[in-house]
Amino acid sequence: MSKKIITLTRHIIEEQRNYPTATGKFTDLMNDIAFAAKLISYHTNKAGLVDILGETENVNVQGEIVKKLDQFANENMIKALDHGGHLCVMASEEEERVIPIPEKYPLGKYVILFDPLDGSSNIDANVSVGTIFSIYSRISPEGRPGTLQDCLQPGFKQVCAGYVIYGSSTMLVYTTGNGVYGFTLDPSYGEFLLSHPRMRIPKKGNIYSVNESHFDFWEQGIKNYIVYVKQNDPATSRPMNSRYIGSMVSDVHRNLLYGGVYLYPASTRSPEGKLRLGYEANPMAFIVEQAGGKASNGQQRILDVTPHELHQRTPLFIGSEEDVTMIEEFISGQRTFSR
Ligand code: P6P
Repeated sequence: MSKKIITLTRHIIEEQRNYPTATGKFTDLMNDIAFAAKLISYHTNKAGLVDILGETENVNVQGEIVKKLDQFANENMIKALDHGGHLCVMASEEEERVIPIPEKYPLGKYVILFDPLDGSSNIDANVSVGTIFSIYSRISPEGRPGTLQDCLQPGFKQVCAGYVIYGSSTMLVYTTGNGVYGFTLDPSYGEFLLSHPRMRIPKKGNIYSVNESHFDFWEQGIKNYIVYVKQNDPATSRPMNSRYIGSMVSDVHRNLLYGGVYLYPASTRSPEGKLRLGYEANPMAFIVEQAGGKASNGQQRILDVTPHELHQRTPLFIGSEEDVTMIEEFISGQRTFSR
């Protein structure tokens, strides 16, 4: 009996049957995102062969040198999404302000924020990178262009979140609040096929992902946690394994599959942390929570934070529930390590 082939489109249509008010517009939007992902995947895999590696002469709103593939991914996402009639406004890590829908195109009821290519500093080294997206329903009046306020909603109001990881294979992972589903791109006929139904993250993992070069700049509770996880105590499965790719989508994706925790704390060098709330922390938090995990800024659930500006940064602790809870206990001083 051949295995049932479920494409992303078929899955979304079947999922939308759970939402009686679904109009099919969301299905179209997801298909537009999948199309952009296929284009970015094709060029990411070809990047070494065509003049799309390396840097442009541009510096983005983050103050970072824009990689050619960054720019390509950003332009592709905008072009794939701006004409479908599903969105009223967009926001991108690569654009300082919100991106209006061109007047010649119809407006829709959805809002999308995205990081077109997270981890792009790794591109030239052929390390996997990813696209992250976060979708809300508009809160501004219909019939007019969407607004900045539409893009500053708390994460718990997301209607969909997902990421695409361009690695040994290209995978699209998404949730609409009814579990997490992973699709692998079959390049032979350009379809995303369901490969990871109902993804669940282990309650406790054995991997911690952090850039320890920032150690001296962290608050004491984080330092204590890192000392703790490296201590030799087989009874509590320590030392934990250190795995850090430097591409958050890849680190979180691996931890989602195997269990573990990714940390990007605030520091004296990055007082608000580095990761962006709107298009990195919130979508990944929605996905990880839907898979049974947890995402915190150290004091508060990420999804409960109300953004006050578009490119707002946040400390991020995300992954297996027990690991994130333990980090919060070290930060509050409830826990410490014994020498
Ligand atoms: P650092 C990539 O720039 C990114 O936003 C995440 O994908 C990644 O985990 C982090 O920054 C890497 O930052 O300070 O470890 O180089």
